[in-house]
Amino acid sequence: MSQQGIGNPPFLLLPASAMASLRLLCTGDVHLGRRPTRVPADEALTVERVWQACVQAAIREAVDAVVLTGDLIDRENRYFEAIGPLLQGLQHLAAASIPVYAVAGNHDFDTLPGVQAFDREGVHLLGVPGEWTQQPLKKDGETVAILTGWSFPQQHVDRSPLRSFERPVTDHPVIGVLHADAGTAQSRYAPVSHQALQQSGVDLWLLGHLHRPQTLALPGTPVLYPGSPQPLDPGEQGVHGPWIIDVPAGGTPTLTQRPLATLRYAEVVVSLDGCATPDEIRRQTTLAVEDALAAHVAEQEPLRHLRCRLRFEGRTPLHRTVDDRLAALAPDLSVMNGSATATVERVTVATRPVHDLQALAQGNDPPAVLAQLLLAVEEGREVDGLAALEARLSHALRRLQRSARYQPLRQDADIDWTSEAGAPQDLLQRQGLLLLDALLAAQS
Ligand SMILES: [Mn+2]
Repeated sequence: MSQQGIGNPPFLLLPASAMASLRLLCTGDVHLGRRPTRVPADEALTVERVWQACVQAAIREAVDAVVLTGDLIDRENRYFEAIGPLLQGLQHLAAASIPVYAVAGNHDFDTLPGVQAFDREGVHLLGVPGEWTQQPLKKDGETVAILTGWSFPQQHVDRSPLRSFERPVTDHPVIGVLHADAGTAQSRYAPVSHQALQQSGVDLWLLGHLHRPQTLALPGTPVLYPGSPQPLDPGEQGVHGPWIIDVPAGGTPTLTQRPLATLRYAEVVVSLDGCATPDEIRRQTTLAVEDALAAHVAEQEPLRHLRCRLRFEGRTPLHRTVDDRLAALAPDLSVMNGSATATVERVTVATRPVHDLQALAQGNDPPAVLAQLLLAVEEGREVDGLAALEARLSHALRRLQRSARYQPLRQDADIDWTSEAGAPQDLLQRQGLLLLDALLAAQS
C-alpha cells in the first residue's frame, strides 16, 4: 500500500482549535460508461466495478465524507450506462450516512447537474455552473470543515476559475474541490496556476482532470489529483485507486492511496543479453512478464489484468530477426498469477547486435562508414550529412502523421497517436543497425 504523506515540503498544520479528526475518501475522473482501451471485455475490468469498490472502501473505512472531483460520467452518450452504477453507489453511501461532495468536470458538465440524487440530503453538487458555492461538512452535528467547489458550465473553459474565487470566511479548515488543469496558463480545461492555488488561502485542494494520480508539492498548500480509480488507457501507468485523507485533530494530514484498481498498464523491460536461440528469447520474455505480474499483484491485491508494453533491450546475435519473431509471439502471450492475467499490448525492440562498433568503424568499406555514422548518432556527434538526414527523417515522419488519411485516427481520443513512432534518432539507430547486420551478412 503506497503512502504519500506530503511531508516534504511540510503538509500544512490545520489549526487545532478548529478541528476534529476527519477522514475523507477522494476520487475523480471515474468516467462511468467508458471502457478501458486495449483490454479484453471483462466485467472485472470495468470502471463500474472499481467505482463500487471505492464506495465499499468508504463504508468499510468509516470516512466522514466522499469527495468526487469531476468527470464521474464519461459523456452524454454513455449516460444510461453510467447512471445506474452512479445512483447505486450514492444510495449505498447515503444509507451509511456518508455525505458526498462533488463537482462537474468538462465531460459531465451537462449530465451531472441533472442527476436527481444531487438534490437530496447529504449528496451535494458544489458550484452552480461556472460559480463557486460552499457547504459545511458536519460531524456529530458540529461543522468541522467547509468544502468549496466550482463546476464546469460548458465543455471548454479557457479562463482560471480562481479569478472569481473568494475564500469562505470561517475559522474551519477550507477544502477546495475543482476540476482543472493545474500548473498551466493556457488550456481549454480551466487552467489554474500553482501560484493561484497557493495564494487562495485554501487548506487542501482536491483536483480532477489528470488521470494519473499525483500530489503537487506546493509549499504550504497540499494539492491532490486522485486520478482515475481505474486506469483508462496505456498512457495511465502506475497504481490507481481512491485516496484516504486523514486529518487528525491538530495533526498533520496524510494522503494514502488505496490500490483498488483491477487493471494496470505497465512497461516491462526484457533483456535479451546473451540470448542466442529463439527458445531463449521466448523463455526470457515469459520470465520477465511473470516477474512483472508477481511484483504488481503483490503491490495491488485486486489486480486482475496487467497490460504490458514490452521493451526488448540487450545484445543478441539474433538482433536482426528479433523484430519478426517478437511481433509473432507477443500478442499471444498470456501469463497467469492467481486470478490475475498479464497480456502484451505492444512491443518495442531496442536490442543491439553483438558487433563491436568501435572495431568495425576502423576502415573505409561500407560497414565501416555505417558504423562511424551509428557511433555519431549514439554519441550525439555531428558528422557530414547526419543533421540533414535527421531533418529529412523528421520531416517525413511529420508528413506521415499529418496525412489526411489518418485524420479519423487523430480524432479518436482512445487512440494513443503521438507515441507510436518514437524519436527519429531511435528509428535511425535501429534501422542503421539492421542495415549493418545485412551488410556484414552479405560479406561473409
Ligand atoms: Mn476532465
